[in-house]
Amino acid sequence: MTRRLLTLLVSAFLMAGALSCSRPESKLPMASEAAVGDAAVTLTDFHARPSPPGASVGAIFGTLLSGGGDTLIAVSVPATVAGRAEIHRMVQNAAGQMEMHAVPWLALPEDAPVELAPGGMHVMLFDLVGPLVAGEKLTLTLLFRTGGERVLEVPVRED
Ligand SMILES: [Cu+2]
Repeated sequence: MTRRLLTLLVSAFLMAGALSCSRPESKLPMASEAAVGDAAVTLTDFHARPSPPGASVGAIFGTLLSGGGDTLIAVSVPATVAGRAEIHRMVQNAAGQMEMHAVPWLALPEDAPVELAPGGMHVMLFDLVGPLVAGEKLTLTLLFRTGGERVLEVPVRED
């Protein structure tokens, strides 16, 4: 199993992603995040860290907030970016080292922000096709049990 320490910083960049909803009965999200209904998960601060030369993995961070509670059930990026994406959490092993573990889903409690941040939860990219370069963007697709599919343009940035 791949182990990697991720010592990365949280950025304050606000990412207003494309809003979409696959369920016809759901409220259509509004452009303003303040007006987004319970059915939509608010996604802020999503960004990827630049990857060192030769690195085969990368990480994406950000904050998710569901007004009515939801579950993140899948993450993906285009095959032109990476071979696969997984939801990861960090846990301390018996030796006191931090290990990453893939989780099949991520619960979003009602009105409680869930932060994907260095040292904690993150979206992990494996088999990078090329390095993640600061200033570039990648497309991240998030699939929610209630809110449906959301597609974000995620900037690559140092912090
Ligand atoms: Cu990871």
